[in-house]
Amino acid sequence: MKLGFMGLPMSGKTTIFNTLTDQHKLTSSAAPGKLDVQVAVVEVPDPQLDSLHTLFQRGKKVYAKVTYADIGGLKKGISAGGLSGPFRNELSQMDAFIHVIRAFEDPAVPHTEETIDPQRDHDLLETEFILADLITVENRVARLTDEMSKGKNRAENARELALFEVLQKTLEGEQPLRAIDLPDADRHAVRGYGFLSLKPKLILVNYGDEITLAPDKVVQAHSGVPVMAIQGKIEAEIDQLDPEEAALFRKEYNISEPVKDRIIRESYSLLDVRTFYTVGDDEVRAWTTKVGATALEAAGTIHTDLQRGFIRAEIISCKDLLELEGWAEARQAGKLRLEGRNYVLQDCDVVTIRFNI
Ligand SMILES: Nc1nc2c(ncn2[C@@H]2O[C@H](COP(=O)(O)OP(=O)(O)OP(=O)(O)O)[C@@H](O)[C@H]2O)c(=O)[nH]1
Ligand SMILES: [Mg+2]
Repeated sequence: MKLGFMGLPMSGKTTIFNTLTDQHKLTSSAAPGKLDVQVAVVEVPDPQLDSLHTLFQRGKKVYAKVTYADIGGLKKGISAGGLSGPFRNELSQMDAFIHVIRAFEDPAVPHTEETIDPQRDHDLLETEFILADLITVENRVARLTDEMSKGKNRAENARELALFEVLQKTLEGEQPLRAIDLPDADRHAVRGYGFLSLKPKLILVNYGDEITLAPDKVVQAHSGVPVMAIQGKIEAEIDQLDPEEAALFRKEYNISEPVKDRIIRESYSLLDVRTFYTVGDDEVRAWTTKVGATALEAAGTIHTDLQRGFIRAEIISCKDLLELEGWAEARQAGKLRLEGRNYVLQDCDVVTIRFNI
């Protein structure tokens, strides 16, 4: 799971990235137009995993992980003629984007577009991504049309052309590809293109001292794109304090929880994933899987052998397991269930795979 922070220069990307990843990268180091990427792997804070580990006292505690990239260098006009190779490569590798949009006023921090206008800044990069995708789509349409005129792979090309024409029409109407309700098969068919405007996106509106207007009033995004308020600099400063002091300041600024927890939770919902747990002899571990994943798929996440030799999954909700304080107690209370390969995992399931190879 890899999410990319992007946004115009001086919007606060690195400030927020540092807070999230406990890093100390230099802020405002990127030159507009020049790709500058920092990557960090973040352990997902997980009180349930902590409690399971405390209960079983077994070996290592392994948190789920999410990778974040701070992608600097995007600016107006960057995708004219197609995004340059390095930018496109980097951006297309992301599973989702976190678009940081500046709403804070600060004469000491210059803005490439001179004025503070979050909606304009949103539209500006959204348009760049739409344009970059449009160029890719147009090239493919031209290629397919050409091949068809030569009579190559007619049926197959006609099917792909029909799909790409839908994409083209959407992009020409200045809509991102994520606005289309693409069937899974089509989604799969275009996966290799790494379309930027198809990737899920979270918008962070970066405020200064005060959240003057609700973030979804400041930036009107396309439907389905969550818009969240953040006070990048203040939250970064609060995160440097010791926990008690930090809690006090958060209260004062009406910040309900640490920025890290908030962004990671939103990342999970953006990517439509959830957590399950395993309790082994040498480790207690959190795993990430797609919402809707089956017991068989969960087995495959742990190890291909478990999937290959899958017999049954022993399942218990971590809440029940923690409340009953042990396997024997859980079994006695009838909370431990045997499920088959098609069982759909629920949030917080503790999973033991029975297998035979
Ligand atoms: N006043 C104010 N300044 C902020 C806020 N967030 C970030 N800054 C400042 O704005 C400047 C740019 O912040 P960065 O986090 O480096 O922004 P960036 O988007 O990474 O910028 P580039 O890497 O140049 O694209 C820094 O001096 C920050 O301290 C904020 O909420 N309020
Ligand atoms: Mg930066």
